[in-house]
Amino acid sequence: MSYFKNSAILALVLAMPLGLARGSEEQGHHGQDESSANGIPGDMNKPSRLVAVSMREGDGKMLFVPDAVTVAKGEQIHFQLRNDGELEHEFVLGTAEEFAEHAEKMKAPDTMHRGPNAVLLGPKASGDLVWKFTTPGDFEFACLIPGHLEAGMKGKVVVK
Ligand SMILES: [Cu+2]
Repeated sequence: MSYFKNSAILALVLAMPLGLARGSEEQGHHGQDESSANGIPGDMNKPSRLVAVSMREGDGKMLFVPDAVTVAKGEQIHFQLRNDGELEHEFVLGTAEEFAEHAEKMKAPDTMHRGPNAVLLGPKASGDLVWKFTTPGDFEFACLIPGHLEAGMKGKVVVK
């Protein structure tokens, strides 16, 4: 087989997955990879398990209720989030490492990136976050508004 024939076949093979990917409306609204160590953004149109999470503060603490969720590998979770507190809160999915790194950079709050792994809610507001957990391990969710994580506003997701 000639070099050119090989190149043509290679080009075809490379082009095919791109063509398929273009069929998904979820593709390409950001220029970057939105997957995380714990999984990928979910699809509202696919089956998922509902998990209600309340955000609130009290007794000098800030918290999520529940603060632990166990998930099967490959399971898609639809987090139904509600801010039952008096302050603005957010729900961000990530890893302990990501949150530690974020804390280091937290000098300028506006540089915080909010992607499909995060929802920011005002008092009494509710929102949804759908995430597919593709990797087994221990992950976290947290509120990254300055001072909130330190006040106890974090929880864990165990993917088995
Ligand atoms: Cu908060």
